[in-house]
Amino acid sequence: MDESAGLSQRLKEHARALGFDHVGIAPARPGPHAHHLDGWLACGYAARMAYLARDPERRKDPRFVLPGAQSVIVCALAYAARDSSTLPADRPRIADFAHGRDYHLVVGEKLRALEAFLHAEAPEAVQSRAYVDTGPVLEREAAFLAGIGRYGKNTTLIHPTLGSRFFIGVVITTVLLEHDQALAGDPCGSCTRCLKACPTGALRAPYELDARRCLSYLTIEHRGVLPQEARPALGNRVFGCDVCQEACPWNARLPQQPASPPVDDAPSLLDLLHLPNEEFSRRFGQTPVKRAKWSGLRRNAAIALGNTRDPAAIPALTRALADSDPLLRAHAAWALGRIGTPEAVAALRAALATETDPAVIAEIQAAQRLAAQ
Ligand code: B12
Ligand code: SF4
Ligand code: SF4
Repeated sequence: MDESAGLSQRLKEHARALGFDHVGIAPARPGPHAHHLDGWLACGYAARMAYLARDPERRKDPRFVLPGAQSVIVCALAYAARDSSTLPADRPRIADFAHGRDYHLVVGEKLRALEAFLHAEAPEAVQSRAYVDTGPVLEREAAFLAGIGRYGKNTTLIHPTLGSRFFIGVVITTVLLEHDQALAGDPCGSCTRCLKACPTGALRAPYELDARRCLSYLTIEHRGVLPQEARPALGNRVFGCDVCQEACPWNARLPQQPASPPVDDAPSLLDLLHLPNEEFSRRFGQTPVKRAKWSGLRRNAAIALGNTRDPAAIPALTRALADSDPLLRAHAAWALGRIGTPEAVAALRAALATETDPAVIAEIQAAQRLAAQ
């Protein structure tokens, strides 16, 4: 066994000992699908994630991220699927990947340990950069090249046994390692279940995700008012969306954990609506949910309460109409319009008499029309 094969083997063993479920090594070059990034950006599918459009050539080719790079060590860490069918409608639904400690921390720590091992084992001085999610890297493409999985029509990377519920972390390095082969074949065939299941039509075509319509983007990344037409599709989802993965047969055979409690010691939708900021930090500060920010999570909870159409939520939503955050007031108004009972309509009328923010006034008026339908 030559030196690069031996080191590659030791790195893989070490990565598995660190807890990664699969490790592959890709050559540091653009993969065969990297050029799709250009068309995706040109269509506006990145929504307001402007960072994705910053220097796309760099994102496509790891050698721009680390000059002299020769290899990308790609690690996959599986996360548990949860059976959401038993989750009551008044409980918040949080996407499977966001339960427990933030994967940026969990995967990041393991990657740094792997990097330290690489530096100790490599025959010469080496350079490396480790990323999980936030770096200028097409991580799925690196994972594809490293033989970890193949793209599904829902754009996720599907591993032959892990399905698509796994995180990807990468270590780009100047060391020449033994590169793995990409997996051949198409995992989807004639299946189109994910495209049919997507509640908003965000999967416009196979392998084409329009983030402007995607509930994962809207609930996590989008700041400000959510488009009216997307709100009913949210259901009780307050953070992320798993629908196109739940629909996928590659995930169906995996064991599922019960959905309840959805997060440890989970609050109800009503609790979330009036969650104090300090409590938000305490509960969610170490989880991916913090990404939505306090204001975003309460906005999502207001919409979800509207979607329950349960009059029991009216007092809490009425209180939210007087909140200092206009974003919450606007979405609480929509939720009351969606519930639409005489009590909800009366709360809207009273709010209209005192509201001064033009955007919130417009939302209250729209909610009154919604209730009248
Ligand atoms: C921006 C982003 C999002 C956006 C946009 C998603 C998207 N599809 O682009 C939003 C917020 C919507 C999102 C949602 C989710 N995300 Co996200 N996201 C990212 C991020 C930061 C960048 C993705 C990106 O570059 N998109 C641009 C497009 C062009 O790239 P792409 O999606 O990889 O697309 C490739 C394929 O579509 C392929 N392709 C295009 N056309 C064709 C045609 C054919 C025939 C083939 C075979 C392939 C092909 O080529 C493209 C370029 O390589 C990555 C982390 C990273 N740095 O890579 C995580 C990442 C992709 N996300 C991840 C996760 C877990 C999720 C969610 C499951 C979270 C959730 N439950 O809510 C959902 C899944 C939604 C979905 N169906 O993709 C994981 C993916 C794990 C996996 N197994 O695939 C990543 C890698 C994060 C991580 N480090 O683990 N995400
Ligand atoms: S994450 Fe949800 S909204 Fe986004 S593409 Fe998948 S099913 Fe559609
Ligand atoms: S649901 Fe079907 S079409 Fe969609 S990714 Fe899975 S196998 Fe492919």
